[in-house]
Amino acid sequence: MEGYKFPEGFLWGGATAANQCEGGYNLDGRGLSSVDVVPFGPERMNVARGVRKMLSCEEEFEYPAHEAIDMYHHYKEDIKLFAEMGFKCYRLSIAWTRILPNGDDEIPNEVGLKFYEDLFKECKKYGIEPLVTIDHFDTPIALIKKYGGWKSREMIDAYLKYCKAIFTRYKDLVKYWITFNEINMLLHMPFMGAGIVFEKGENRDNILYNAAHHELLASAKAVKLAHEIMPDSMVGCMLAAGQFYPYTCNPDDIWDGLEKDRDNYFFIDAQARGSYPVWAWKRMEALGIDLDWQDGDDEILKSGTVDYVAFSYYASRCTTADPEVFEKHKRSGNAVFRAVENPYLKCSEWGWQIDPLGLRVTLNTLYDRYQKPLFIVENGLGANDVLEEDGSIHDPYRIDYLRQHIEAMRDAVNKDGIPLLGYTAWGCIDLVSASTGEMKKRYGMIYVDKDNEGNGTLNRYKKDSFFWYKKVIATNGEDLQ
Ligand code: BGP
Repeated sequence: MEGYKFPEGFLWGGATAANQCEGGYNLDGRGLSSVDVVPFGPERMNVARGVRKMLSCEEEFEYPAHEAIDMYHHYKEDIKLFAEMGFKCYRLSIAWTRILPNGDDEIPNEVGLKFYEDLFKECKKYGIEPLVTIDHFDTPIALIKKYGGWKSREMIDAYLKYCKAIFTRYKDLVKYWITFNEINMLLHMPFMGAGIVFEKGENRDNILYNAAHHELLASAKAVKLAHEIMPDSMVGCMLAAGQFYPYTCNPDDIWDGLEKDRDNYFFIDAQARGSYPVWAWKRMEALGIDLDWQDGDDEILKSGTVDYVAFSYYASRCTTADPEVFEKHKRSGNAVFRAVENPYLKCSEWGWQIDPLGLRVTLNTLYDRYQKPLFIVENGLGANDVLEEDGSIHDPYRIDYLRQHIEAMRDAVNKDGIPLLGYTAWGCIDLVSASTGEMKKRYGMIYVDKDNEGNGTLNRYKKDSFFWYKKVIATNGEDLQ
């Protein structure tokens, strides 16, 4: 449709995270990080949830982050492919332990600093704007051993030391930042999100709310520091979004959905508004939380509100207040969020429900709530692709998924007037799945020859979606066919 597109300067691109693509986990002085010890296989979720303690690599396990797709050595080739697709923006994360191997070193590791400097310069060479996640599921193991991860307030100073090192070094190369990836994931995957392992007898809720408080303070201080060092910078928070729909119109289900949404909004309310919502205090009181609230914390939260709200969106969620209905319809896919099947939606091969209109709902809800520019920094379909003998990959299912979601966001922008900074498709190049550790759960427009067992040439191939997305970007979202 004529004139039915995106604003000038809209940041089209793709997104990755260091631990899921870089590899080189022990090279050039890099220290060990939480994600390096989250194994492949049935124990993965137990470790990610902080139920099983694994603070070093154990022989009988395979650790997908160690090599991943070896972007550490392939980044020039990969960025060239991103440029060929016409990317305006590339979202990546910095591995904390490449910069500060022990998490709080006084002197940063020059080799690590130089690696990202070269990578950002490579992006700039093609006119690609880097968008940097400071902490994407990444807590230095040394700090987990020293402090118990984000259970401790000490983490704030360590995080700020890391921020200072990267802000100072990259101030002329990076404008867009995100303080924590999917900060609400801390509640669902505490080890992955915050380096938390639960010891016997510990009060789970007390630990989680305190860790959340520490991350929120760290985020606010980082925003303030970024603005001091880089007055033009844009610093955002990041939510694993997807509204909870009530399973029925029974008011009990409506209330249940509202409560579940609050688990997620809790974080963004603090980061975008600069204070906890009233119900959060009541909730903590009811749970008997002993919050590590210190004098001045309210000023810290107030002085570090974000410039924009970024989020990932894969699907909406569905909930019921009725335990019997829950048992009968509970969803097997996406083990991270407890939810029931929505009978109106189809599923991906991994059981994630597909709801493009839910993206428009999310954009509207978040804008109504915060009145800050939004940024979709993850969206995509994990699927099992087939590499044909001639090197082609036909992924019409991915094109369909992306087309429908881009249409929904185009409606949100054009018909609802939502201010949106950009869209970075998740895993624009195949990478390790965060929840399953698999390689075969592929999101990319670029195929990487590697299987779940770690075999493959690591060669890169263009999928059909590569050429489709190139056209979408070239027409600024006008041609989605
Ligand atoms: C988000 C994470 C990403 C990413 C994505 C897809 O939660 O921020 O790191 O992996 O989900 O999930 P998965 O890899 O489990 O399919």
